[in-house]
Amino acid sequence: MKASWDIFCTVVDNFGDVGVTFRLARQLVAEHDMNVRLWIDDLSAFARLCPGADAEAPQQWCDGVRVCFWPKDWQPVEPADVVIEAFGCHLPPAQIDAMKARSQRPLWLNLEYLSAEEWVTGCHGLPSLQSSGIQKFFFFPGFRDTTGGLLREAGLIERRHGFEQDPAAQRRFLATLGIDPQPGARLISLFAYEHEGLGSWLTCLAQDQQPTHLLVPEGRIIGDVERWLGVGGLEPGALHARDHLTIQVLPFVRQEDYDLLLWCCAFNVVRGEDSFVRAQWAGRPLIWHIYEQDDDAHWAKLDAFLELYLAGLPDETGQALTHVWRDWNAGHDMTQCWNTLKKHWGELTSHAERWCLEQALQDDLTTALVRFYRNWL
Ligand code: TRH
Repeated sequence: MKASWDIFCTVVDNFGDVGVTFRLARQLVAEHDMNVRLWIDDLSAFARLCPGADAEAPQQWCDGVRVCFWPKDWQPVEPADVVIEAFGCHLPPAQIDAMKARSQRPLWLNLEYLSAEEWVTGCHGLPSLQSSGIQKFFFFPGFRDTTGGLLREAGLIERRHGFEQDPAAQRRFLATLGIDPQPGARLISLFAYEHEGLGSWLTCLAQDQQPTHLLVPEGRIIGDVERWLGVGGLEPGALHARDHLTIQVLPFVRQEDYDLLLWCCAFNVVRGEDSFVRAQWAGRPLIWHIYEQDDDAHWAKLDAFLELYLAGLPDETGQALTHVWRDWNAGHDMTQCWNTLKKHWGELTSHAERWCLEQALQDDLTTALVRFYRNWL
């Protein structure tokens, strides 16, 4: 019999929580033949990721996943075999009671945020006894083989390689978004939070001899782009050129298409958690705009990732990328660090593919979760 899974997701803000949990849910269904219910407390964020979804529906099927609204006045349901609370969201107490009352106790997992910090290794997979008397296990995604790994669909890297070798498919995809780059223009995507220094980076791109076509999905960075362009009300489809830089605003696309967009670009600026991972699977150099935490804990996370990512690269290249990432995340002027980084472009490009292939040698997060469940049984 198929195992059943309940995944609970509260949308804190943005799209990462729902983006990660929906990706996981789909993969459990498509690759592991599981029955999955995904409980989301804000379906409007979900509907952005999954066009065609109904933001008002109490229940709906999306890619084989039963997507359910998680209401505040929770009525307990029969718990699944595996219950995942994503990112420390709190299960309704009545549901915990239902889990306790189930004749076959469910496996209760807390899926944590992604971090490259070393302490994660020591905590991954550890149980903790809850006041309810049930054990809860902590499951950490990560970049080392001592963690739960990263979300990666089967055949993803092979699909990317096929797409890269098919310029007609790339052109067709770009045309669906109304993108028609000048011959020789380098494509860069920009999905980031607000950034005070953005204008200095745009100026660098505009002054570069190599033309750049910058693709900007609608979202939080648009205000900074508008300020630099000196225009207001940028909407998807807007196209503006300044010297050697063309800026095009894109609609928010479905997750599968966002991958294709990353694959078409020579460089990607990404943020949060899920787009950060997707950009690594794209095998291109990137800037990570990390999600800012109140206690500044994000800086340790950024440095921990850089330490792993830069291992094996010459010091000068590593320093150049570190400066760019740190200056970006601090909202600083980007002129000097970006101009230095350009000297290392070729090396960073081959390194990005190498890193992707190395990471892809590890089991993906969904497979690791399924294995954890089977071993627990
Ligand atoms: O939206 P985010 O900033 O989410 C963040 C992070 O997850 C952060 O860790 C978390 O604490 C915070 O939310 C609450 O960035 P992220 O994680 O990259 O999620 C964006 C999702 O949107 C990802 O699944 C990719 C998807 N996406 C599309 O599907 N289409 C698009 O056009 C774009 C730009 C993104």
